[in-house]
Amino acid sequence: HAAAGAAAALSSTAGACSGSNVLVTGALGQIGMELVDVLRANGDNVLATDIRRPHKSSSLGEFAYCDVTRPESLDEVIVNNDISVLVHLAGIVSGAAEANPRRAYEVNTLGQYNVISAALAHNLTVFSPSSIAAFGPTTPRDDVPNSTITEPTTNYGASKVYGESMGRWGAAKHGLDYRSLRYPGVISYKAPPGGGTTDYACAAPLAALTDGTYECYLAPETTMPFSYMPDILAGTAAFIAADRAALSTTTYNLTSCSFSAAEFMEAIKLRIPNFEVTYKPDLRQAIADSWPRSIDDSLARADWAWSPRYGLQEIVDDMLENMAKNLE
Ligand code: NAD
Ligand code: AKB
Repeated sequence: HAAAGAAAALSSTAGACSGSNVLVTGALGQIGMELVDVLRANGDNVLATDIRRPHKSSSLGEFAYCDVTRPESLDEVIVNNDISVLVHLAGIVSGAAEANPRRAYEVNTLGQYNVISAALAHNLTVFSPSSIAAFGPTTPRDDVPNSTITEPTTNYGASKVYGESMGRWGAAKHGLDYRSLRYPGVISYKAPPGGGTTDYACAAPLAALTDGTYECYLAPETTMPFSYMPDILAGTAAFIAADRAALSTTTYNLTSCSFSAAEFMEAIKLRIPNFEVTYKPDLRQAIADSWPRSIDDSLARADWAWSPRYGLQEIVDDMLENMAKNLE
C-alpha cells in the first residue's frame, strides 16, 4: 500500500469522494516539517497549514493559515481546497502544555474536537497522533499493551486520552475513518521539538557536537520509549495508506527502542569520548516518571506491518553524522 498515495488509498477505503487532497495542521512543527514532504513524495496533494509563517528560506510548498481552535478556519481551508484527508499535527507537547494549561486545552482538546467535527461534517478521513503521554502512573511501566489503563497525570496526556476517545466515538457512532498512533519520543535533527519531555534526545547530540557539554533535565536512569524520525515517517505514511479493513483498532502503540538518558549519553560518548553530561532534573522529571519505560507495539506490527529500522546506536550515529554536516 505504501506505493499508493496515502490519500488515494484512504479515499478508496473510506468511501470519500475522488480527490486525494490532504490538509496537514501544525505543519511547521517537528513532525510536520518532514511528513509533508513524505506525503507529497507518495503522490498526495498536500496543503501545509499552521498559525505561524513559514521561514523565508523554507521550501515547504503550498501553505495556508489554519487555526485549529477556530472551527471556521478549518472549514475554510477544507472547503476551499476540496480536502479529503486531514492529518492533524497541531498541538502543544507535554512541557509546554504544563506551562500553559489554558492554551494547551484550547489547542489540544478543543482543537481535537474541532478536527473531528470538521471530519464528520465534510466526510474526511483523519490521522491524529496520540502519545505515550496517554498513559499514567497506574499503567504498567513495562511492555504496556495496546489496550490498558489510561489515567495520565498531565494535561497533555488528558487531551490525548480525550482525542483517542473521541476518535473511537466518531468511528463507532458515525463510521469515521479515524487513525491514531501513540508516538513515543520522536528523535530528529531537521526541525526543533516543541517543548516536550523527550526533547533531550534531540538536544544532546547537537550539544555534544557544539559545546561538548550538556545539562540533562532528567535523571540518568529515566527510561522512555523512542523512535527515529525516518521510521516515524515511513510508519506513519504506511499506516495512513493501510487498508482500513486490516486495522483492528483506531489507536496503535508505536515504538522502536527504550533507553535511559544515561544509555543515550553513553551512545554519544562512544563517538565523542570527551562529551560531558551533568544531570539536573526539572519539572519534566515528574512527567517522565509517570510515563511507561517501554510499550508493546505488536498489534501495529501484526495489523499493518510496522517494522522500525533504527535502534539506539544507529539513531545516535545518524543524528551525529547529519548534525555535523549541517554545522559545516
Ligand atoms: P510541535 O510542537 O513541534 O509542532 C506543533 C505545531 O502546531 C507548531 O508548528 C505550532 O505552530 C502548531 N500550532 C500550535 N497551535 C496551533 C493552532 N491553534 N492551530 C494550528 N497550528 C497550531 O509538535 P510535533 O512534535 O510536530 O507533534 C505533532 C503531533 O504529534 C502532536 O499531536 C504531538 O502531540 C504528537 N506527538 C509528538 C511527539 C514528538 O516526540 N514529537 C511524540 C508523541 C506525540
Ligand atoms: C513530549 O515529550 O511531550 C512528546 C511526547 C512523547 O508526546 N515528545
